Amino acid sequence: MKARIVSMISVISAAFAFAMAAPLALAPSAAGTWFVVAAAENGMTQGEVRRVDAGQGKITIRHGEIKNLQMPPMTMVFKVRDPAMVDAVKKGDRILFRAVQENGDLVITEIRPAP
Ligand SMILES: [Cu+2]
Repeated sequence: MKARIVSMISVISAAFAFAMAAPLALAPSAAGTWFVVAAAENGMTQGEVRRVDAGQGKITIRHGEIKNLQMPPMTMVFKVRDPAMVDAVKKGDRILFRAVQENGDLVITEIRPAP
């Protein structure tokens, strides 16, 4: 039952993320540029999934600059806030994510596929 609720929440989140991204996907020839600008404004960081550890609720990401954490590009491990997030991505996926510092850990609060 709990798993069903979590998975419904993740479907709703994905639908919401898609709805948010949709107007940008409609942008004409410079769609890529538009998207990068919008991602930076939203505090989203680009990355590539290198490893998913579902048991530990951790994802290893090769990430670009994380502006809100003043962090340069690197490969590192993040915790996820919602356990359903580890099921939404797999190794090799290009993603956009948002991370915050929480009690000494870096925690992903939002993650979705890069277009
Ligand atoms: Cu890092």
